[in-house]
This record gives sequence, structure tokens and C-alpha cells, in this order.
Amino acid sequence: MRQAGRSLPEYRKIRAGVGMLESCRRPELVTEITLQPVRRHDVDAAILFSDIVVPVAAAGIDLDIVAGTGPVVAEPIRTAGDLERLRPITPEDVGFVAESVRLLVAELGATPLIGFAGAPFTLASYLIEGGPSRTYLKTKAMMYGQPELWNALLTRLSEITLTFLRTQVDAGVSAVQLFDSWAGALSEADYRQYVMPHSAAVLRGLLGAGVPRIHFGVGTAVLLEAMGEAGADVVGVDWRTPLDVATKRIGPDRSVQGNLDPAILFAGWETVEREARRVLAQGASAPGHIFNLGHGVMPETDPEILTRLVALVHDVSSR
Ligand code: 1CP
Repeated sequence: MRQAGRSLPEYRKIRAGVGMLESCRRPELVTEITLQPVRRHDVDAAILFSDIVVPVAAAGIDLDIVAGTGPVVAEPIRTAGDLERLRPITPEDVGFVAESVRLLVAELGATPLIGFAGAPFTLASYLIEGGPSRTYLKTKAMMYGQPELWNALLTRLSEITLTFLRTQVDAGVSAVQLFDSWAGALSEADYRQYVMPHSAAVLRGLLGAGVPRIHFGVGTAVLLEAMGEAGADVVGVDWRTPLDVATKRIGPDRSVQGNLDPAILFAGWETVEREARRVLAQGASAPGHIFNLGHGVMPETDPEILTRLVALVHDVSSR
């Protein structure tokens, strides 16, 4: 339930007047915000309060997270010369994240903490476009037209991502999630050729770390098999693909995460209950199922519905 905090009044209150990136760099604030949805909804795991662009900012890129828009990059990366502004990171560059994880693990007790990072493709899309995009025109132009620059950029991003995730694992997270939120913009062939090797390098680098690896994207129906093969223990599925269909594509060796449409939460409790039961039934065909939404929580969501949903999932899955 990433970004669940966005729907909570206590979140808006504590964030008032503090920028998003600044919030991510204050361990006490990160700890409080991460704990808010756990306290309120009694979820089974916490997701670290941070953002996928945090390590990219630590790598030297001038960017901001603008309210209502998302990440905005001052000078996008378009040439080999631009790439020099994206330097490798050390664990010290993201020491505030390690500190946040340590504080949280101490507070959470038996509740696991999920760490995360953006995957190389999704991070590259923000760096190349300069902000959120619908078409990924400039991203795809570089991918197809300047494959050497593309590979150099994604290699650098995969190294940054791996350092960022290892820092979180060393500080005590119990699982990691790699968000390739916008990989659904690609065909399977292009995903396998231009993107998968870089995501696989990140996931492979965590083998032996002893934590489950979750790999998620939006609109990835045709990519589910490849996203599993990239090296995930759990494949996150958006709401468009039923979990039993997803399981057939992903294969019997991996678990699934998902996938209630976050918009369902606005349709009244009867609908929420019916759809949540359907998701649970369809997820039962996988070797393991983490119940979740198919994408982030909308800020306008009624928190009471979320609390009720968590209780329903606990009730159904305990039988
Ligand atoms: O509940 C939580 O706080 C979880 C922490 C979290 C996570 C896991 C945030 C806080 N962001 C993310 C990941 C993230 N950030 C993703 C991947 C997750 C997904 O697919 O849902 C992506 C694509 C981003 C980039 C981003 N950051 C966007 C999307 C912009 C676009 O391209 O459409 C936005 C709106 C942000 C800002 C942001 N990040 C997080 C929050 C709570 C917010 C809102 C800003 C604020 O509260 O001021």
C-alpha cells in the first residue's frame, strides 16, 4: 500500500511546510510517516517513506519533487557529456536512509519493513524527459537511436540502485521492491533487449542478501514472464491482469503481489468487499500471494475504507 500515507490527515499535518525530498532526508520524520499507516490500518508490513528519485539526487542530479506533479529534473540527461553529472554513489551518500531504516526496525518489532528503489528504466525516463511523461518519446528516442549512451546510462543507474538497496538491506529491511513503474510502455522484445539486463543486474546483485525481491510495474501484462525471469521472488501485478492469469504467465516458482484497483476504493464498501474477495480467490493459485493494491493509494481515498479492507483480508486469509 505504497503512498498510503498520502490519504492520511496525520500525514498532511506532519508534512505541512516540509518539501518531499527534505522529508525523505530527516530520519525522525521518515520514521513517523512510515509508521502512520501501520498504526492506523494494522497492515502486515511497512513500506519505507522515501521516493525512487532520492538516490539520483544523492548522485548529484539537481531535481525536485513538485507537489501535484512528481519529480522534475532541472537539466535532463540527453548526451554523453550530461551523463557525467550522474556520479556513482557510496552508502554514505544515502546515510540518512540507513539511519531511517535502523530507527524503523527498532520501532517496528516483528512487523517487517520493505525497502525499495526505482528500476533503471523508470529512473532513466525521469532523467531523460525531465519529469513525468505520457509518451516517453525522448526516452525511447535515446533507447533506439543512441544504444551506447542508453546502455551507459542504465548501467550507471543499475549501480546506483544496487548500492541504494544494499544500504537498506545492511541497515535491516526485511524485503526489497524494485519499482519499474513505467516499463509497461515497452514491448516484450524491447524490454528484454534494452531494459531487462540492467534490472537483472540489480536483482542478481541482491541474491544472497537473504531478502525476498519484489519486482513491480504498471501495464505489464505482456512483460510479467520477463519481469519474473529478471530475478524476482515475487512479481507485482497491476489491476489489469487477474492474478490466476498472471500466475500462469509467471510460472509456478514465483509468488505474486497485487492487485485491487485503487479506484475500487471509491465505489462503496460492498464493491470493495466483492472485489477484494475475488483478488484473494484468484491469488490462491500462486505459490504465495501478498495482497496489495494494483498501484498506489489515491490521496482522496477514505482511510476508513483502507482499515476495513485490511481487516477483511486478515479475516479471509486466516480461514
Ligand atoms: O507510502 C509511501 O509513502 C511510500 C513511499 C513512496 C514510494 C514507494 C513514495 C512517496 N514514492 C514511492 C515510489 C515512486 N515514486 C514510484 C514508484 C511507485 C509506483 O509505481 O507507485 C514512482 C513512479 C515515483 C515518482 C513519483 N514521486 C511520482 C509519480 C509521478 C509520475 O510520473 O506520474 C510522484 C507523484 C512522486 C511524489 C511522491 N512520492 C511519495 C509521495 C508520498 C509523493 C507525493 C508527494 C508528497 O506527498 O508531497
